[in-house]
Amino acid sequence: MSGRESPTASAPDRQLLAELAALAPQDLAMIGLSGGSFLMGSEDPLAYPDDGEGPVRELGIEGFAIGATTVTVAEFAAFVHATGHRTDAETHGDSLVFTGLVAEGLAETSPSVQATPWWRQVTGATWFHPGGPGPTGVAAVPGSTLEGSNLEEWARHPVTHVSHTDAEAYAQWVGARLPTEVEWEFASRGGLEQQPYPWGSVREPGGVARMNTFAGVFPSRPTAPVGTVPADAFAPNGFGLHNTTGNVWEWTSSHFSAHDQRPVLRGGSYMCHDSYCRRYRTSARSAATPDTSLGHTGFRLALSL
Ligand SMILES: [Ca+2]
Repeated sequence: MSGRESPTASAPDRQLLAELAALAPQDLAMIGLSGGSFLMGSEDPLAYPDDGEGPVRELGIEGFAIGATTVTVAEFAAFVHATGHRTDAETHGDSLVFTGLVAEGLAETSPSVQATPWWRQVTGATWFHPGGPGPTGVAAVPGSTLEGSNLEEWARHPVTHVSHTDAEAYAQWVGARLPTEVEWEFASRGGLEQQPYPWGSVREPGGVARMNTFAGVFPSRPTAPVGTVPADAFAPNGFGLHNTTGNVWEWTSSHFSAHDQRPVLRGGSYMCHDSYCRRYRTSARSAATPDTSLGHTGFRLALSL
């Protein structure tokens, strides 16, 4: 992040913002869960022990409610439209975009990140301009040419390029909160015990994808479209949650470890691929600083009952 101010480059177009906000549903789709006890974490061969996925431990959990989907572009638009909230990406002036999703004409001026060269630092990339500002200024689904009349589809995608701070601001606005990591995993497991995926043990039953992850050779030779899909795409798990694994990483309210106070991210994203990052599993973990925004990270809400 450059930290430089960019007060006008990425401000949402007011008309489009109003149109997007109008597409937000009136009610939050929250699922009430009665809680109980469950086995958290994983020690199976797919797990990354260094991420703190284990040991497996039995935990008790109070009843709570959690979003059936991650917060969508339309829902976040309603928040920005009502409050004028300015995201960390807008304050920083840039955000990180997967190299294959950088808006046309911006690749040459968007430096790649040294250790992870598939990320590019794109000036003006925000939740409203996920690939960076396009030539028309119309927000588009990364990797596609959606604009104008396709606003309705984009509205249903997860909001991205939102920091933990932005996510908490949204949650406070609607009277909710972020889930704890324990709540997130309990909900993502959908009632199954110690399964790597929300639907069971096999990643692609019958060869059919059940979540949105990177297909092909990462990062440069995808065999399917790369980027977000609508938040309610794919069948829900046993509790009714969509896309806990894959699509976008999701912020939680928990800290990564006693020595690492960064907020935990869960679930993996459309960039996950078994060749380098099989974190598209119910127990997988990551973390980022609270002001970080990324093109593959969003959040879902929770409520205490
Ligand atoms: Ca997810």
